[in-house]
Order: sequence, then C-alpha cells, then structure tokens
Amino acid sequence: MKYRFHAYDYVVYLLSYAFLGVYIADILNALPLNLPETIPSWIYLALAVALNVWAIPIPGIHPRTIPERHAPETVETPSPEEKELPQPKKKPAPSSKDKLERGLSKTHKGFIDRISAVFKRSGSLDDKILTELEETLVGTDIGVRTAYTIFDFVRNNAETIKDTDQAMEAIKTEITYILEKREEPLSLSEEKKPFVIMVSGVNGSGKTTTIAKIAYHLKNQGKSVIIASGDTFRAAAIEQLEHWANKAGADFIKSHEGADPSSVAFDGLQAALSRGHDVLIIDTAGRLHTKENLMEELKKTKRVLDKKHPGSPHEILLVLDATIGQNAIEQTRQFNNSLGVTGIALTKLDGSSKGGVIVGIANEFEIPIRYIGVG
Ligand SMILES: Nc1nc2c(ncn2[C@@H]2O[C@H](COP(=O)(O)OP(=O)(O)O)[C@@H](O)[C@H]2O)c(=O)[nH]1
Ligand SMILES: [Mg+2]
Repeated sequence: MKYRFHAYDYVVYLLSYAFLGVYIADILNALPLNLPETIPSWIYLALAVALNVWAIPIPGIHPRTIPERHAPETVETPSPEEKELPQPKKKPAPSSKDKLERGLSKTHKGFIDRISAVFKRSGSLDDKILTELEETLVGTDIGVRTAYTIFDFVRNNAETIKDTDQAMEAIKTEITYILEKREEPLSLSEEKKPFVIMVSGVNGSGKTTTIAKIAYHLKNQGKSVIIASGDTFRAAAIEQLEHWANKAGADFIKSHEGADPSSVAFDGLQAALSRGHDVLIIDTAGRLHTKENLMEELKKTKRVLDKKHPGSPHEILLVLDATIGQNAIEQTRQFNNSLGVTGIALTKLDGSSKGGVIVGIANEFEIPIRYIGVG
C-alpha cells in the first residue's frame, strides 16, 4: 500500500493532538477557556481519536490510499504459494465474437465497403448506379458467376427497390441466403468409429494448423483423437504436426520423409481401430511432382481407407487459403472433381481482404463450409 500525504493531513494530525490536549485539560478542570459545560469530556477524546485515525495511514481504512496501478512498478519474486494462485490477467481475453469480427474486418473493407461506396454516390437506383454496381461486383473476389447471381437479383427487383439503402439490404439478404445454405458444421456420427477425416489442400493453405485446431476442439468435446502425418514430402511438416498433436493432447502416428502416404493413412486407421479412438485425422501432402501425381496419390489414400474401414474417409475436408481470392474457386473445382470434397475450411480470413470468395464458393459448389480460420 502506498499513501500520499497532503498538507491538510498534517493539519488534521495536529488537530487530533489539540483535542487530546483539550480532553486532558478538561478532565483536570484546567481549561484556560470557558468551553460550554454541557459538552462531556469524552467528546474531545473521541474527536482526537477519530482525527488521528483519519490522518494515520491504516491499510484498508485510510481514505486516500493510492490505488496500486498508480504506484511505481516493483518487481517482486512471488512466493511459491503465490505462484500457485491464478494471476489476474492484464487484459481480458477477447470474446470469440470480437475475434471473429476483427478477423473479418479486412474482408468487410474489401467487399461490403466497396459496394456501399457505389451506393453512396447516389440515392436512387438509376442505370448509371446499376452499371457501376455490376462493374464493382465483378471486380470483387466472389467470382464472375456469383457477381451476376447477385447483380441479377438487384436488377430484377429494381422496380420494387426504392433507393440505394434498400438495394444494399437486398444484396446483404442475397449473400446471407447463399452462405446460410452451406453453413453446416461437421457432426460426428457415433456409428462411424473411428470417424475418419482426410484433410487436403495445396501447400501452405493451412492444413496442419487447421488439423491442430480441429483436434483441440474435438478433445475439448471429450473425443479421443489420433492424427496421422500423411504429408511425407518434408520432414519438417511431420515434426510440425507432431508438435501440434502433442499440444492438443492427441495420439500421433509418425511417418518419415518419403514414406508412402497411403500406408501412413492405413497405419493411422489400424491404430485408431485397435486403440479405440473416436476420430482419425489424416494430414496429406499439398504438393507432389505434378498436380496429377498429387491427385492420384490422394485417390489411392482414399481407396486404401475405404477398403480397411468401409465408408471412410467420412469427411474429405478441403483447406483453402482466403488470401488467394478467386483462385480458391478453381482449387475447389480441381479437388472436388478428383476427390469429391465433403467439407471446406477457409483459412487466413484475418489476413485477407479477399474473404468474399467464400460467397463464390458457397454459390458455385454444393459443399458445406465447416470452418473458417481467423488466426
Ligand atoms: N493469419 C492466419 N494464418 C494462418 C491461418 N491458418 C494457417 N495460417 C498460417 O499459414 C501458414 C501455413 O499453414 P500450414 O498449416 O503449415 O499449412 P499446410 O502447408 O497446408 O499444412 C502457417 O504460417 C500458419 O500459421 C489463419 O487462419 N490465419
Ligand atoms: Mg502441413
């Protein structure tokens, strides 16, 4: 506790002794002044004590205790018992809603703000504004096809849309409709044990990071998870995944650089079955010597899994990097044609203004969007 003394503290302090003096003088009948006889002497004592207590710093009582944050910082080594105590957090952790909003703010700027800027130029929905809207929509990351889905929706309703505010609302409604159709979190079926998730996507799209997040999430739901490192192209990729598996508290099937990815997946499945895990997540390579090689390898892994555990993999999750914008639409097409993608995870929305591509993917493919990554 720290105390700050003001001049009046000293005055109050002296006054307390003055009252003490008056009290003593009063009980000795030696008061030089003629104080009213009706005041009992204990009043002087009580005043003396009260003023003294007020002036003397007593922790918790003194009225002008300086709050700790104003005190100069001192570095003290906490005692072992103190170390065990939960320490107050300096900053409250942001809620997931805040984190999501912050993560999507760049996409908001790159997409919604661009469309609103068109409408700010005029209040009425005339031909000029419609042309500008068409150009702007085509120039965003949603892809030409989806740009026209939205534009046609506005143009076809131009008669009933009174002003640009209403047009903006109509666009938001249409986008919400497109996205809501595909919003479908992954749900694990109890009968499919282990539930097998095969994670695919090009190098650097965020597969390993997404696997770590999913494993952590599932562990928190009480599921037992095993991860197999099918990206055998680089030794560093295996180590990175092992690190995340340990952190998430998941079991891990290690492989070595250059190992056959489908046999790693097979080993993972065998271990999941014999150890009784609920979920098996298989990481895969995102790059081989050619794209055809990669797709053939992934198809082989899929076949091997299905043979050992019919119906698996139950989820083929495609991980896409939002920062590549419209290219994500083409990637979805290629992976879907080869593998039959059953779910999408769009990562790095926090670092991209091109997240509008999610609308394009949702509009062009009938594939549920399972996860978005915002950091
Ligand atoms: N900002 C951001 N970075 C991400 C996100 N997901 C992955 N990353 C980063 O992207 C890089 C590649 O991720 P990684 O999981 O190794 O990709 P992989 O090659 O597909 O396995 C890493 O540096 C990750 O930290 C995300 O949602 N937000
Ligand atoms: Mg990886």
